[in-house]
Amino acid sequence: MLATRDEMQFFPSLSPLSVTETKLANLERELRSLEAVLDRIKKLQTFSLGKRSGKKLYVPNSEKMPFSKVKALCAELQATVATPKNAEENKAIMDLANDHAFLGITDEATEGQFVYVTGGRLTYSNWKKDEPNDFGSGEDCVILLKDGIWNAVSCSYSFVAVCEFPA
Ligand SMILES: [Ca+2]
Ligand SMILES: [Ca+2]
Repeated sequence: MLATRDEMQFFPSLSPLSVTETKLANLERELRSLEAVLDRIKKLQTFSLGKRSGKKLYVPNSEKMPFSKVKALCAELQATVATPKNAEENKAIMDLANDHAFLGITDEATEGQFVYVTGGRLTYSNWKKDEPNDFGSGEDCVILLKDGIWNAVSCSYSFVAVCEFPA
């Protein structure tokens, strides 16, 4: 960005280029200090709330809400609803949620075909016996029960939210 007219009047000896360089150096310094702050916040967040498993960070919210709200809440944080891709991640989410929690998995698009909210068929599952059964008026969402087993439930029921961040 070039110097504004005001800056040129105030520092007549400064060429637009050196003004630009000074601004750039200031921005770089600010960026570095912001990065340090962000790094501390991430560590603090993991320390106080989250649980890391492999390359993922899970953060819970103890408020119970329907699946559409869970999805919106996680999206707002630029995260997705937790999707365990192996037994270790499944356990990490279970330990963290400490309650029945929605997973980022549904068969809303095609009945009986469960997919990740981020796209793609399941590569890992831990269904309860006889689940998913699309019981009653239909069950298109998945919750992780307190013991780590999965149950298909109605998306309008309310359960705990766990968001997943790339970490
Ligand atoms: Ca279903
Ligand atoms: Ca069910």
